[in-house]
Amino acid sequence: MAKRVLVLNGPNLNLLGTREPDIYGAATLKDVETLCKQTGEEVGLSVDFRQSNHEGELVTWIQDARKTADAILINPAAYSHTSVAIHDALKAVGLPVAEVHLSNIHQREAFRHHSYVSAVAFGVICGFGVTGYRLALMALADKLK
Ligand code: CA2
Repeated sequence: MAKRVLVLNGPNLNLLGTREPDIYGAATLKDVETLCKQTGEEVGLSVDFRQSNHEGELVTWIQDARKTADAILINPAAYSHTSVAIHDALKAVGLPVAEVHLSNIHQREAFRHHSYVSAVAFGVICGFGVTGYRLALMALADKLK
């Protein structure tokens, strides 16, 4: 049976493709979902793709993943840099976590250089745009073998 990956997207990522294409690219979040589902099929993963603008909702989805997923891919967006709650939830659930950022957060403002999620992720990908999601799913498929 295919292993299950919960793909989570944080605040404002619903705006992808509508503004700031120089930073985040031209793809919409729907395009990213299609890419993730296609990649999942190629590497034998089933993908549950979600976005929320609410920290608590993301925390609840992470907690629920204990029963519904084998791994988590997360782009926590701005919560990367602020959320101890998301860090704690990811640590508590104990599943392999891959962290993805579209942009190279280390090339941007200093407040984006630290992520609370990175300490609980087995790998972090940033700066490769939407391809980062594909690379992270490939890495998770290997990890779950
Ligand atoms: O590079 C990334 O993927 C980020 O996680 C994106 C976050 C940002 O706060 C992180 O520092 C890095 C922002 C997501 C907002 O996305 C938008 C997309 C289009 C228009 C406006 C916002």
